[in-house]
Amino acid sequence: MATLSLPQSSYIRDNSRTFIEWLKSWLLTVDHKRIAILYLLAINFFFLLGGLAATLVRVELITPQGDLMSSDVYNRAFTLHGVIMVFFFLIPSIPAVLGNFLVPLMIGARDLAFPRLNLLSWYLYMIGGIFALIAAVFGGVDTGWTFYTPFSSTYSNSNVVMTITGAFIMGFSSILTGLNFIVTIHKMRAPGLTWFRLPLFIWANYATSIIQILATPVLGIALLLVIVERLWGVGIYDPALGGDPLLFQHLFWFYSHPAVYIMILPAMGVISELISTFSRKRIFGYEFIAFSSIAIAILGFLVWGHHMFVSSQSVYAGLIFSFITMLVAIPSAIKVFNWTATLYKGSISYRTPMLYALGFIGLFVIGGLTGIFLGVTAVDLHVTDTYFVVAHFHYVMVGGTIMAYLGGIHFWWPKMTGRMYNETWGSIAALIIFVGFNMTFFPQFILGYLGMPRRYHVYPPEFQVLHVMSTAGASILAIGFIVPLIYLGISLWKGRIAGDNPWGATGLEWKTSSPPPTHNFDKTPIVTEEAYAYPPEAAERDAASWRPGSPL
Ligand code: HEM
Ligand SMILES: [Cu+2]
Repeated sequence: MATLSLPQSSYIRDNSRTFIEWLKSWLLTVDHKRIAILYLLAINFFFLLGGLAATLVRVELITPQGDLMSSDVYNRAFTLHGVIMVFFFLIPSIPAVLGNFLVPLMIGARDLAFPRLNLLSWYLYMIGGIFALIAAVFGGVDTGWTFYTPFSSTYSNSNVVMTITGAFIMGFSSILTGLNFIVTIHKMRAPGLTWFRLPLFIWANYATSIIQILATPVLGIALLLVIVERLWGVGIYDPALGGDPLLFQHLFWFYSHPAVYIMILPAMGVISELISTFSRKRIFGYEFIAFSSIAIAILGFLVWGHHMFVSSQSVYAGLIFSFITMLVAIPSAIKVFNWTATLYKGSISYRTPMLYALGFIGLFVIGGLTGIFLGVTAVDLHVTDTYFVVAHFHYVMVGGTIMAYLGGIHFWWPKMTGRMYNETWGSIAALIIFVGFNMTFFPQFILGYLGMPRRYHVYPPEFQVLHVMSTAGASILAIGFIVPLIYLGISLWKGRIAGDNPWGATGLEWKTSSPPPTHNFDKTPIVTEEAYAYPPEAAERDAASWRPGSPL
C-alpha cells in the first residue's frame, strides 16, 4: 500500500545549506542514481534541440519550391537533426538514463562497479555535446549524420572537424558506460541472483554494452581519420590523395549498423519488463529473449554491407550481406513472438507504460519488416536513399526506441521521484504520440516508394500532399512530446506519493523505498526466485481489486 509521505532520507535529499553546496553535491556526485538524473536532464535537452531542427525540416517541406531556406541551410538543418538525435539522444538515452538508474538496483548492488568512471562518462558526454553545439552555433555542418567521404574530408566547407570531435568524445562516454555495466553485472549481483534469474532489462543492457565496447572504437578511428585527412591532407579517403572513399563507408557502417542495436536492444529490455508487469505473467520464453539479445549483438556485426548495396561492392558480397541481414531479423522476431505469447491469457492492465509497450510492438514490427524489404538487394536498389529508408528507420528508432524510453520513464518515474504522474494525461499523451507518429512517417513509405529521394528540399509538386500530411502529423507528434514534460513536471510537486511498489512488480528495484536511499538497500537482498515470479493467482487478485484511478 502507498505510504503517506516520502522517505526521510533518499538519494535526492541532502543536507547542503547553500545553493553552491547543493550544486556541488550534484555535479560531483558518484551516486549512479544522481548521475542518471544528470543524464536525463542533458539528454532531454538534446532531444528538444534535435526536435527543433526536425521542425525546421518539416516546415520547409510543406511546399515543393523550397522557399523557406536555401539548399545549403537545409543540409545543415537535417544534419543537425540527425547528429543530435543519433549520437546525443538515441544512443545514450536508455542505457545512460534508465540503465544507470536501474542496473545496480535491479541486481541488488550499492552502485556501479566504477562510480567515478560513471561520472567521467557524463562529463565526456557533456563535453562532446558542447563541441556539437559550438559547431552548430558557428554555422553547423552539412554532411548528413553519416559524414560520407570524400565530401566530409575534402569538399565540405562547414564545421566538420568540430562536430566530429564532439561525436568522437561522446564515443568514449559510451564505451566507459558499457565497460561499467559489464563489470557490474558480472561482479556485483546479489547473493542468489544467478544469470538466469536476472531481469531481461539487464540482459539487454549487457548485450548492448558488448556492442558499445567493440564497435565504438571503430567509429572513433574512422572519424579521427577524417580529421587527419581534412586538417593535414594525409590521403586516407580521398582518391586524389591515394585514399579510398569506400573505406570510410565500411568503417562507418561497421559501427553504425551495430549502433542501431545499441539503440534498440535496451528498448527491447524495457519492453520485456513492461509486458511482464502489466500482464502479471512470467515472460514467455525467458531464455530465448535473453539469448536473442546476445545473438543480435553478435549477428549485428556481420551485416554492415546492407548499407552499401549500391556502392559498387561485389554482387557476391551483396548476396552474403543480404542473407545475414535476413538472419538478424530472426532474434528480433523471437522477441516479438514471446512478448505476444506473454500477453496471451495475461491479466492485462492498460496503464500508460503498457500503452507505450503495445505501441512499440506494433510499430517495431512495421519497422523491422520494412528492414527486411531493404535487405533484399533487388528492392533496395529502387528505394535506397529514398524516403522509404527514412520511414524504415524512424519506425524503429522513434516507434521503437523512443516509445520504450517514454514507457520506461513512466514506469520507473515513481521509483525515481517517489511520486505518481497523472494517469489520464499519461494515456492521452501516449495516444497523441501514437497517432502523430503514424501520420508523420507512414506517408513517407509511400513517398519513398514513389521515388522521393531523401535529403532534398525541392521536389516535384505531386509529392506535396504526402509531405503536408507528414508535417501535419509531426505537429501532432510535437504536442504529444510536450504534454508529458508538463504533467511529469507537475507531478514532482503535486503527484500522489507512490510508495515502494505502486505497480505490484517483482524486480528488486521495487523492494526498496521510492525514491531509494543513497545506498540503495538497507540490507543486501537475497534472491530465491526466478525473475517475474508472479503467482498464478496474482492476476486474478489484481483484477478483482482494481479500481478506476488506482495505479494497477
Ligand atoms: C529488424 C531488422 C532490421 C533490418 C533487416 C534492417 C535493414 C536495413 C537495411 C537493409 C538498411 C539499408 C537501407 C538503405 O540504405 O538502402 C537499413 C537502414 C537503416 N536502418 Fe535498419 N534494419 C533493421 C532494424 C533496424 C533497427 C532496429 C534500427 C534502429 C533502431 C535501424 C536503423 C536503421 C537506420 C538508421 C538506417 C539508415 C541509415 C542511413 O542511411 O541514414 N534498423 N536497415
Ligand atoms: Cu544496418
